[in-house]
Amino acid sequence: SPCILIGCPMDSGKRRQGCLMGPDAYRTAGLVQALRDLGHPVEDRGNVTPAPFTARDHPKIVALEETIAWTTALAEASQMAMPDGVPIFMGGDHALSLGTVLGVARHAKSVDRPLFVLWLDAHTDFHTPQTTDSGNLHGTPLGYVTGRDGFDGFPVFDTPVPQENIAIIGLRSVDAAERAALQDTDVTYVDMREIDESGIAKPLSAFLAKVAAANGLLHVSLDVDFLDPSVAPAVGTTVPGGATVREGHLVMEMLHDSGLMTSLDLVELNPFLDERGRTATLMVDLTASAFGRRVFDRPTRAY
Ligand code: DIR
Ligand code: MN
Ligand code: MN
Ligand code: MN
Repeated sequence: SPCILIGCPMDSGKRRQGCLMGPDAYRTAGLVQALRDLGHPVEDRGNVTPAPFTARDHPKIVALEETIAWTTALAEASQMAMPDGVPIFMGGDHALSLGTVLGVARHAKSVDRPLFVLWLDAHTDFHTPQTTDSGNLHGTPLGYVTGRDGFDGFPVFDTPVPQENIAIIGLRSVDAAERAALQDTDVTYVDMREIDESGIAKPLSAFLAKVAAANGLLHVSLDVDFLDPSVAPAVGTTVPGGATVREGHLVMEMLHDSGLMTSLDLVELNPFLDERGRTATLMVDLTASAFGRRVFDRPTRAY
């Protein structure tokens, strides 16, 4: 089905600016052509703009009203795109997933299928506006989509994603409040140590098998900082010890072989920090792997 590109130049999820340039960096790095070369029809719907908002000073939270306004607008764009193909949300910081997952969840409800979320990230992003130390809402989307309390002023997340339908892979920076909250849940969390010891394919296969068994929709959220900063430097929150280029491609290749992915976020790219576009280019190459670029053909895998 067609790839629907949606630019989300959202920069309000944290203090450091630059992610607003992300959508154009992906376009410049050739995302449209890469997908067309793989035989997919591609429609670029341009960039979303936030709903009208009035900014207020908040003692703790960065750009709360702007982030709520983006959430409202992105949820609409996301829900509208789902029946037309596989949306690829070009970020923008990770706060954009507050909106994209809300829209996908509304769509999932309308077609009566369960929603699964795969979160590829160094961080758990499981905070709420109450628990965050940084005040940066890009650290909260998984708290929101699982229905945690504390998101006053945001659209109500009417059908939260069940904890057991979520897997977070690539973890190596988890705040104390997030660790405590997460260890009490049925969310699957895979840290870099587990990947070092057993490989990344094992937990991913197990998760994909769950999605397939439930005939679920699968939303994938790829944070640039999932990758090691030596290969993906263009992100404000680099954490050493991340996924290699090959681990990244393996995940995306397995996603393609599974045929299960129904929407994708590309988040946290800050082109202002890039080295001659290498991070944008790697993110485009990873996306191409998720849509069928390969060295040799392999059978489609039934999970
Ligand atoms: C951190 C950073 N846990 C925070 N989160 C990031 O601000 O709450 N997520 N960078 O991707
Ligand atoms: Mn993130
Ligand atoms: Mn992160
Ligand atoms: Mn924090």
